[in-house]
Amino acid sequence: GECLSCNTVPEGVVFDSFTLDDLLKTAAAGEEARTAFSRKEDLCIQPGGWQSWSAGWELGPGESLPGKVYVIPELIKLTNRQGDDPGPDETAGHFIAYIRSGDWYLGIASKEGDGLAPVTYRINRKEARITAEIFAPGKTLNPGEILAELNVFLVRGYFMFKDSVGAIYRQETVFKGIDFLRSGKPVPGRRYGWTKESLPGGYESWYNHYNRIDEKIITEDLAALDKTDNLINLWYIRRKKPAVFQIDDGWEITVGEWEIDTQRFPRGLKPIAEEIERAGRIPGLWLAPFLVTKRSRNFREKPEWLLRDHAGEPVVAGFNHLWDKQYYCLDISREDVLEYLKQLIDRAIDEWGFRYLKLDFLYTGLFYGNFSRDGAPHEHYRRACEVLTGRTKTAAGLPVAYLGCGLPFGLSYRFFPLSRIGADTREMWDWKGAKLIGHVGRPSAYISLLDTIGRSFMDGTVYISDPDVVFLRSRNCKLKEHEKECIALVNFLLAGQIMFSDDPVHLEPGDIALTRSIAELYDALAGDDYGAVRLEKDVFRLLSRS
Ligand code: 9PG
Repeated sequence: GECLSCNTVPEGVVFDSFTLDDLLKTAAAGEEARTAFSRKEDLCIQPGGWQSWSAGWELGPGESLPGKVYVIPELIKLTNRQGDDPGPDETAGHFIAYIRSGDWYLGIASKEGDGLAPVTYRINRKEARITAEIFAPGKTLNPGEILAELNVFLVRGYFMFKDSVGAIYRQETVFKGIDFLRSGKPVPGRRYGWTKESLPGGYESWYNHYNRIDEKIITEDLAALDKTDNLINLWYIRRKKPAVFQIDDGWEITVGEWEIDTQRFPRGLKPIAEEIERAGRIPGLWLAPFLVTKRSRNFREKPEWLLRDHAGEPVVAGFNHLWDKQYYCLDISREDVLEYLKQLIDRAIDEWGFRYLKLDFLYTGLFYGNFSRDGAPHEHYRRACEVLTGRTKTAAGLPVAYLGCGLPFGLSYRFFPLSRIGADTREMWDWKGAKLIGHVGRPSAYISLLDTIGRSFMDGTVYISDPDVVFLRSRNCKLKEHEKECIALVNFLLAGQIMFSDDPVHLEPGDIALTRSIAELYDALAGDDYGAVRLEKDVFRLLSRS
């Protein structure tokens, strides 16, 4: 597609001369950092795409990226599609290392013994476009050489966003003491005062009922949660950790018309949110605030709100067969759209009674188009995020939390410290029938696991990761027991939030036995700083049936 906004690319986005030495100079504890960098066993490559559902994975020793790597700085758009990156399954193709915010987004992190992965990069810079090409498998670069050459990098222990020069975060599990350097930006996670111990997790309705929810289904699940040994009880409630009960897609009239479907929820949502509060859970709600479908009132009544291309056609933001097929997105540069977003959040909190909001499909907030107002997409996006996450308290003074989903990583961490870091999981190991989605982030337990592993560098650094749900049920679930255990373990070790969608009404005795063994495993691991726990053999041995 043609880039409508290239002329607004700010010069400062491209980070020409940043070297490892520059990085170390900014570090108060430079020596410590230098030592840590030189530990070869802590290095491996974790490549990944630009938003939650883009591919993310870890290269094994000797593996290289599957094709050409294009590292594209902010606002140099290729397309307005959800993701353009081939994943680890693809044998060739173009790998978009980063396309939206100028973040480096090629991971270089740890793997035993081999040093950095055997690839080198050639940077060809034509105008504002940087491409990096893998051309010499077998050659090893040291981190300094890579950092000097690449405008995009990511090292376990450090990562840096080019949209906020100098915002360098260090992973607490590797470096102690200094949380951030010079940026003056809040440390992610701190915003809600969360630690791993206080992090909310819990139930969401999606990965079992999908959009077939109504008051009966939701309130029955809520009631049954207290009556069974499920992961939420055994892990969160027993440890007096906050637990969320989050209603997902299916409550609204249609996507983009955020009114309660009173056929399904005749009493509205407020009494249900109150019931969730009474049960001691945090009431959560899913919303895709930037989306519009043809069926929605916004599409009919506010045509001027739609993001349009230069031909005046609404920008297609994706395809979802569960909704209205194609969907569109808002022009978030508009003041009236921002006002609408503010009112939507206020309604969800004040009128409907929710205080954990899963805000989804946020990547469309970085799409480009013929904006109503001047400014670059990332500027519009930041303002919209400020509006979306502006409320930190309910009227009664209770904290409000947000989960970002389908979110562009680079620009969002300040607003969404809690974020989904992978594609949707699914109640089967893999599902290949998702061609229409147009990228590798198909709903699949396997793909979601690759993402959780491949973005483990993020957890506890810029984001607290939501790896998507753990499955422990056998009803409506094709996963084998060892697959369920594997997901439960990887999610716990390499991400921050444990969610599940199992219908607690229908847990079978075998499911409950499995649940107890997973909760025991979590208990055994929880004493450690489990962000730093490695997937070593003795960890796996803790699994009763592995
Ligand atoms: C609700 C769901 C769940 C889920 C979210 C998100 O590419 N796609 O078309 C696509 C569709 C849906 C989707 C992800 C990708 O899922 O991640 O947890 O909330 O919306 O509709």
